[in-house]
Amino acid sequence: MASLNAGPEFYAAQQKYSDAKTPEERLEALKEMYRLAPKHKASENLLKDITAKIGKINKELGKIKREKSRKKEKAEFKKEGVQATLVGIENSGKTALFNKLSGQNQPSTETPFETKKLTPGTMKYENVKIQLIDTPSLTETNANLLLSHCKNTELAIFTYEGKKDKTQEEFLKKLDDAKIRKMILKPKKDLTNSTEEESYNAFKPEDIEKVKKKIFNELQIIRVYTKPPHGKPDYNDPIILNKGDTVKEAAAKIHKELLNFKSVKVWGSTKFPGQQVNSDYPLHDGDVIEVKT
Ligand SMILES: Nc1nc2c(ncn2[C@@H]2O[C@H](COP(=O)(O)OP(=O)(O)OP(=O)(O)O)[C@@H](O)[C@H]2O)c(=O)[nH]1
Ligand SMILES: [Mg+2]
Repeated sequence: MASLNAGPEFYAAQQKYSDAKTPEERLEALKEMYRLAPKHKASENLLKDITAKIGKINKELGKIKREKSRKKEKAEFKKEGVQATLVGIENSGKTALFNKLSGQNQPSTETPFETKKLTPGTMKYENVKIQLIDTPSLTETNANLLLSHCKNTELAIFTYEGKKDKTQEEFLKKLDDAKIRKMILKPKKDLTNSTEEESYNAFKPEDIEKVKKKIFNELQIIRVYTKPPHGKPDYNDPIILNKGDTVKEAAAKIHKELLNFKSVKVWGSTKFPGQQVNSDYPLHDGDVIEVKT
């Protein structure tokens, strides 16, 4: 080290590095060493070595941070009811749409990579509440993570930017390969008069209504109402089922005990109002059921 000709501060920083107990402390000491090391031919290898060490710690710290936030996000997203994930590349209009659908006011500007974490919100459509999740910009690096978020929800709402970008096409293919239900929406950011079915302007209330309806339809859910014998159904509190679900699934959603029901009557899709049906009777949106135990 004689030819290095470094000052005492450098050696103090080097000592700090050897004494460091955490990656953060080591990183701090390395940065100091870099700053204090003489910059000449004889120190070239030393500087290279310090740079490599800094890079390694940064990578390590990034991994820890990502794992922490992944755990946190998982914990925050205990599945409740029906969920849909908004996904798309930077500036594709996810947050603008999310805000309009859920009544929130999250940052939505021209700044790319603006949304930093998964953000939940509630969209109301008629008497149904759907949980929406806004996500950070889709990139090649986080595509698989976002894909797994989509997988945990019932629908991926893909905001599609007009510009050609292979990340978008690749992600759409991934959704298809994983058999994840998806819908494509194209934000209309200029005044062109697009007649495309998917196009909308987040700042036009009538377009937002159209999008809400589309999301509800794409989710393929039905609403079924329960009523007590001789009582009236509560139309504000539907049971949410998947299209094709039967009386059995409805009873299971209401209460486990109801699975041993004696008889079920249905109003709505049946030939006669209050018709008695079997447990494998497929229910329809708007049906009212009365379960006797
Ligand atoms: N006119 C118009 N502008 C829109 C529309 N959607 C988004 N924008 C604008 O486009 C820009 C980007 O929108 P954001 O909502 O931030 O997009 P994002 O996909 O959430 O972006 P990141 O979080 O960075 O990934 C903002 O300036 C929005 O105001 C739309 O439907 N119409
Ligand atoms: Mg955003």
